Amino acid sequence: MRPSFYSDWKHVFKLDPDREITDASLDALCESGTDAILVGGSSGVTFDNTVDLMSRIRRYEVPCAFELSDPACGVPGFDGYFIPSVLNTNRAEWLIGRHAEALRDFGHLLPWESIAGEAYLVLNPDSTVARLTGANASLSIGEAVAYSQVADRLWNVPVLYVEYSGTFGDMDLLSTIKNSLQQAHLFYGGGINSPERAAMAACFADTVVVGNAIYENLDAALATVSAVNQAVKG
Ligand code: 1GP
Repeated sequence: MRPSFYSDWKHVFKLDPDREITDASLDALCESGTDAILVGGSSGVTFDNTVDLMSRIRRYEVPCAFELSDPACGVPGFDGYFIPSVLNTNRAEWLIGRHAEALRDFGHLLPWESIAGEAYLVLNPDSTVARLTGANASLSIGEAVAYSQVADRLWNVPVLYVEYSGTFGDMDLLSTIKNSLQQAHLFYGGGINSPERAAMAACFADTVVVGNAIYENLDAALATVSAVNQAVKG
């Protein structure tokens, strides 16, 4: 695994520029002890709402990164940028097409030292990201591992993101995927809304991502920080 801006992240909160968050909630999240704030969303992300959210997070010392999937939202000033691809889609635009177009037009402007490719394995068929990208999210264990290994071993992607957005995933599958990886850093996101779930995911993922719970139950979301840290120490 190559060291990078995200290498030490065990826990991150993922904030959606298209969703409202109060100053008090943002303060609690940024001062929670989380390792980073990740900014990203599947729909409604614009340059303006990304700048607005970034400038609010920037009042704090916590590192802040952006999942950049549309060049029109290429806001400078983040500590790092992830460029997502969807492994299990049949629509090539989400795997490589949009990326090639973006690099053709903007590659010369990119701060490459702060950029990491992020290969998504989308496993909740009912999620917005699955519908948007036409992901075939109903995979067998063997298929899921195979996609992961294509990313990890054939393509050497720096980050594999097991994405169950909106639902808590199969921890046995996450464990199997983790054990099959050679070098990729493993993100897990989906349905982490309690310390117990956070601790389970932290047993296998290098980085646990907490999203929806921020907006649905802030106290429970905040409790996942120490749960992940305890699990990692254990
Ligand atoms: C979404 O993986 C993140 O991209 C987090 O998922 O919103 O279900 O926590 P949740």
